[in-house]
Amino acid sequence: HIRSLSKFEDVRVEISSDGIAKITIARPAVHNAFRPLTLLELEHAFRYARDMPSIRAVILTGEGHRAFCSGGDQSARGHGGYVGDDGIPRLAVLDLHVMMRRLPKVVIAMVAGYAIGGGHILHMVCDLTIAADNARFGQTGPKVGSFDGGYGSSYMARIVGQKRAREIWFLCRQYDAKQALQMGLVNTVVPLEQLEIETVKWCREILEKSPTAIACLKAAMNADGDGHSGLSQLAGEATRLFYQSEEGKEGKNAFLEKRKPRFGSFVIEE
Ligand code: 1HA
Repeated sequence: HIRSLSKFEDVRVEISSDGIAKITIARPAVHNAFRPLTLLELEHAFRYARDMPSIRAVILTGEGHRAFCSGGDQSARGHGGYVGDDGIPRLAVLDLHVMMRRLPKVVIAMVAGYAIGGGHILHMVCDLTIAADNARFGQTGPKVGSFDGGYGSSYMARIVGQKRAREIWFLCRQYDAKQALQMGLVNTVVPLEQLEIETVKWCREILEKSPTAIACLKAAMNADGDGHSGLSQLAGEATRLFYQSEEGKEGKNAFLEKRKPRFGSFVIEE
């Protein structure tokens, strides 16, 4: 796993000793636009962050101070999707959104410069966003012949409200960090030179909190908008806790020992 992370071309993964994973999109020449390989590597990086118990918080960012991410690399856009080495057109970023929402750990977007198009949606699907004072936000879809009617639209409307979400998509304007803060699109704005310090400070405050409480809260807030998939995530947290209980273990043990389970002593306390 670790070796494959170090072989990445478009994404850098750094892990602090106290359990923060920093995932950086490293294509500064194109304002950190993502191509299919970038998305594949991001997917690996987020899976790694999910599976490593020592990782408790994730920072997603872009290399340099000019951009967080400018969305899909328009030069990789083919007929029906973005085309990588295998020649198959895909909209793989939609899978990445689901993965980031499902990650039972806090994901923080650390945004300097442009968070535009699909890059804007990436910061929105993060749990929190810390913005530098030079950050600029916006959608470009209707300008460049694209749109994201998934989280990019419906979740955006939950964050900023219907009128604002329609404005953002229909006019394709750019908004500065202060405007984004007023709209509730970001959690705080700090001077560029303090961006990383502030983001790590937020992470460390989260690291002091109960990981199970946070995982359940994230799942509960997702469930509100994610339908069956959201309920499945929330219920999955309940199952995870149940498996750790004596009652859950009795069921498994009885099956393996080929005997009837003895559930009689377990009572549901109100
Ligand atoms: O909508 C979706 C999807 C929907 C459903 C399912 C999947 C989806 C997947 C993706 C997307 C999208 O992301 S669509 C939206 C794609 N992104 C954009 O339309 C943004 C394009 N970029 C810009 O508008 C501007 O670059 C900028 C406002 C962010 C910054 O402008 P600025 O400061 O004038 O810089 P600029 O000169 O334009 O960019 C620097 C370099 O980066 C340029 O290259 P160069 O001329 O130096 O060779 C520029 O071409 C390149 N670049 C920037 N963004 C992209 C890009 N190259 C490819 N793709 C980009 N997105």
